[in-house]
Amino acid sequence: MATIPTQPFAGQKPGTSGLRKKTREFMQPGYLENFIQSVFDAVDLDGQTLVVGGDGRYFNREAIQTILRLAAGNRVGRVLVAKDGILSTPAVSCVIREHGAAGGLVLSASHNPGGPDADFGIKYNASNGGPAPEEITERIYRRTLEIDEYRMVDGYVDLERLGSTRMGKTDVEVIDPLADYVALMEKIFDFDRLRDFLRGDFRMRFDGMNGVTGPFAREIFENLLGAPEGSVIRATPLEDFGGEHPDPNLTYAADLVAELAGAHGPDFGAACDGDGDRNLILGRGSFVSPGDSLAIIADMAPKCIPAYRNGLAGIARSMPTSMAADRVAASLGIPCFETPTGWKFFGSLLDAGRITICGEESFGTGSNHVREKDGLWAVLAWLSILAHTGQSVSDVMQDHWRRFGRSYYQRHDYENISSSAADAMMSSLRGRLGALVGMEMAGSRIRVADDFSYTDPVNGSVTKNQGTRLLLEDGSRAVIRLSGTGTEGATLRLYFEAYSKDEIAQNPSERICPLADAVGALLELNARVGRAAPDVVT
Ligand code: G16
Repeated sequence: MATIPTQPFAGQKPGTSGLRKKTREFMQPGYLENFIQSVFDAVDLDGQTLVVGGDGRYFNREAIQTILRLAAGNRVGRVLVAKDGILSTPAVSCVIREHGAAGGLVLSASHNPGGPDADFGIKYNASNGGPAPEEITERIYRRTLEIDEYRMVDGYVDLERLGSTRMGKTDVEVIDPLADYVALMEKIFDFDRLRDFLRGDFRMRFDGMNGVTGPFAREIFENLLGAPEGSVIRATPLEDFGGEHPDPNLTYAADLVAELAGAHGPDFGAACDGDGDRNLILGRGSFVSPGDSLAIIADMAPKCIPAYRNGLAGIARSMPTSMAADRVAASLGIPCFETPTGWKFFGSLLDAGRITICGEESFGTGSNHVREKDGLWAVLAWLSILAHTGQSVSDVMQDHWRRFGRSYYQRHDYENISSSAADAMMSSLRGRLGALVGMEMAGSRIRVADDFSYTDPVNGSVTKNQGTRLLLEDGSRAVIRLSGTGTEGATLRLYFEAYSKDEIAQNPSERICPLADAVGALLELNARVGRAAPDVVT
């Protein structure tokens, strides 16, 4: 074993979902080693089991070899590492839970592009299978500021061959990435029912976006459920995601959206992001916004998915996510929790059995089966709904809106803007919050203007400054916050929601436009960040 002296790198502070940086920053000598050693210093994994897997992006394999050497140097008892180093984020969560591991390392920058000039990321997940809570990420960060050495054992593991080898005193097991996850899906959903459905006239297209879900989707949809070959496209994980942005939304999954727009397209379209935790759901000519998807799945799951037949304990959504799920929770007589952005905040509610299903506007939906959002789970949930109702995606949405009313929703992203301009804009807004109450906005008045703060109902931890909320008297909302996952400059996210009980057929853009314009003017957006229009609208 070698002990290697090192010096701290600045800025190794985990954000919304782990440490995300430019790949070249991660590739600097000692950078990855420092961060991983800090994890081992902050969390005692001596003699314990650790799961390691990534989304297959550029630098994934080298990083895993370094992590294995560090794990051996820190006397981790056993490492379960996926074959080829490729494991989706929800599958990492599943493997941690199935094997009683103490934790896991997820190598991914999620939906961000991959390659030497693109993005890389690492996240530590705890023994519940979920992203480490802030108390742990803070401890890791503090350690990165004072680290002066890391410990390694020399060695190399062939990731292409299943089986066990030893590195120092550590057992390294290369595992089949699909087995545990696919078995879990078979337990949750009625595969016989889905097989009948997919072998009929119904046509689906799943876009793996050259990310990690391709092999999982081929196995589940084509091999096990009998969807025709070719139903799954872009199914081979590529180091640079084919030079594309593996983010399943209307902008970056434009080809799939176009295919579904045609009168002769498939009945159903879906896509997942690079690491398989996000999902996009499309019908022929229709798009299911993530807030509606959460609400519809929560409403329908007890009726058509075996694992939820006994009902739901509760629902949770992140604060900027539309309030459609709140209305479903009210109708079911169960609680609905509003958390800060970040899947990690659902963990304690799931562990305590307070919620069964949760979701976010950022195309994340999931349940208590793992502690990550789960793209393929969401696709299987929608297929179960369609098989049960016999309706089209569009009809399912119309029925839902007729019963509950409709939350018109849009998110506008301004990417890679100047950090100092973004910070100045946010602090100017914060300074004016008190004066905004009562102000006229988009035909209504501001009722509440505040900064969202959250007290975890299970463990009492308090998280402040999680986004500025403008709540209007007519039930509309605008939320303004800076992203915690970007790697270049700042990304400003503006979230807009307007509710209608009876008018369910308006154009979302037209409905949202007055509110978006008013917020843009309030923020002095154009003058401060020099952008007339958002880069991405979802
Ligand atoms: C991550 C988190 C999500 C969060 C999203 C956006 O998703 O896991 O909980 O909603 O980032 O965060 P932000 O608005 O701060 O950029 P992923 O899929 O990138 O891991």
